[in-house]
Amino acid sequence: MADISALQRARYAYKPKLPAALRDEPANIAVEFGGATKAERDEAELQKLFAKTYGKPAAVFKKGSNPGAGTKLAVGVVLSGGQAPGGHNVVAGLFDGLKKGNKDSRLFGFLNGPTGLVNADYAELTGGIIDAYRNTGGFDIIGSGRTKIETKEQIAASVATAEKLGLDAVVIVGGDDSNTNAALLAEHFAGAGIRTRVVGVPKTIDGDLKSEQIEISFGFDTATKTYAELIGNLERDTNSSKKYWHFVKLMGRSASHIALECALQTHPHVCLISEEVEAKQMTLAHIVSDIATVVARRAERGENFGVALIPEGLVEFVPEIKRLIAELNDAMAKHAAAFDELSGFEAKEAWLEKNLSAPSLATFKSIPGAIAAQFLADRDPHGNVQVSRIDTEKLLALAVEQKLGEMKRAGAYKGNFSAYTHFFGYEGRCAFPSNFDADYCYSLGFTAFMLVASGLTGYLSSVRNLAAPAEQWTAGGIPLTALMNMEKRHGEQKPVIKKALVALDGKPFKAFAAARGDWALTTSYVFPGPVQYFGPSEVCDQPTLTLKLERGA
Ligand code: FBP
Repeated sequence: MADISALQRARYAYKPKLPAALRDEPANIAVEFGGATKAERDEAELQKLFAKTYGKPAAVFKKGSNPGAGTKLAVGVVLSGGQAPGGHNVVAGLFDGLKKGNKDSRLFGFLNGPTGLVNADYAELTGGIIDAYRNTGGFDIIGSGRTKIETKEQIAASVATAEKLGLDAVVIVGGDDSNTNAALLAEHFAGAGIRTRVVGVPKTIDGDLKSEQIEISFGFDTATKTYAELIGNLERDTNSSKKYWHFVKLMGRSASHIALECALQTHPHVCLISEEVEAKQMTLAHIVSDIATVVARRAERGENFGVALIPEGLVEFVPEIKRLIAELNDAMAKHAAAFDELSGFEAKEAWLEKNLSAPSLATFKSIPGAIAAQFLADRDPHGNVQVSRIDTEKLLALAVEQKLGEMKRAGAYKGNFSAYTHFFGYEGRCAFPSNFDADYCYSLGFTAFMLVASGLTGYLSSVRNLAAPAEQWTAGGIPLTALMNMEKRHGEQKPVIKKALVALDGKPFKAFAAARGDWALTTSYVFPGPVQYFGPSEVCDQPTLTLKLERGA
């Protein structure tokens, strides 16, 4: 066996906890249904688009009889989108469920994301393979990818793969876009008259695949705890040396759930929440002035150090930058060939003079060159700017330094400002899953098996009551169409799962808003330390503060 760390060896032996309802033999776990569900909005359009799968009832597993659970099954699994800690345990939970139902059932892993399903690129996952990945981070058991299955050819190829392998089901582990894809695939499979069911599993460290029935997506717990450890370490360092401000950008494509959770865990002086910036229409100048004021007031107390947290997606929520990005996306898509021929930043800047409105051009020119160039970098497969590649933390640190210079000249600031910038993102996506994520993911995978074994399609695996100990969790499925609405994407109305942004009237934001005034000025850091896997439950098994505030008693 290849060299492995002592922790990895110890984690192999960890037995994830299942909800009490899933601990029996599958044949003794019955599925019970609630009433029919409906989409939050745009019911009529969605009903038409999902004629075969719309409006099914929510399902929950209880003690009882499930005669179909012993059927021999063939199931394929796809890991889709960005990595999130716990993905391997979803696969392990699904595998163990399948084998518990019938030892001859088989699990196929589609390689490198949805393209594996389209191209019939797969590997059979056996017990030996699964055992080498239990309770570990990463998606490397089969790889992941961001391909969308949307063209007629891709759908026909997916149907052909399902038929070739005689699949009873495909389980798609992904975020809002991937599960939108899962819903469409379920509908297409049903329309093609094949028996293959489709079940989704809610994944993303961003925490924005969430609803009344989906309390949190997996990976958010471990990723935020990993970042909070690093932020706490920076806080302790700066509280010791007392000479630096640290500007930390935190991953999260759009929503600020990660930044908010990390702030609740570590009490920084500043934490921007993109959703609030948008609601208050705060300009870049406004944001910079607010941060500089905190720096200056701390300097008056003799504290020339601190920590500021910045959500990755911020730039898309600042009104004038949002407008700039929209104009850039448009111009770069419309004149793609002409734009691609331009070489060098100056040529591109000159081109923008003709293709941007005057206010957007002024915004572009106000951004330091090296960072402005990042706004012109390649778009993602959906045509969006890749916010993880924009150094917003550097942009803000530079702008704050400039503002403090002005304030110094006006006699309004007498301190010293020296800033370091950081980006915490990839560091947290493949960490060893926390006990919470290890248990939650295993339960989600096992629940996906139970949904498949119960003959359901177009459902999202749902494990709830997560603020309580695992034994008290409940398991079931939510029809994917219940999470959908119609949204404009690239000029067309499309059915999509609604992204859950930070609710400004929600308990986590309110708790933060009530405390941030104190945290801004006083040094009131909290040091969470590294994720603990072995030890007392109050240290090792706690869910995030977001989950406790939203779902706790
Ligand atoms: P998912 O929504 O697919 O889970 O990915 C989220 C994310 O980790 C974001 O936080 C980040 O902006 C993005 O992926 C980075 O994408 P990539 O892995 O392609 O660099």
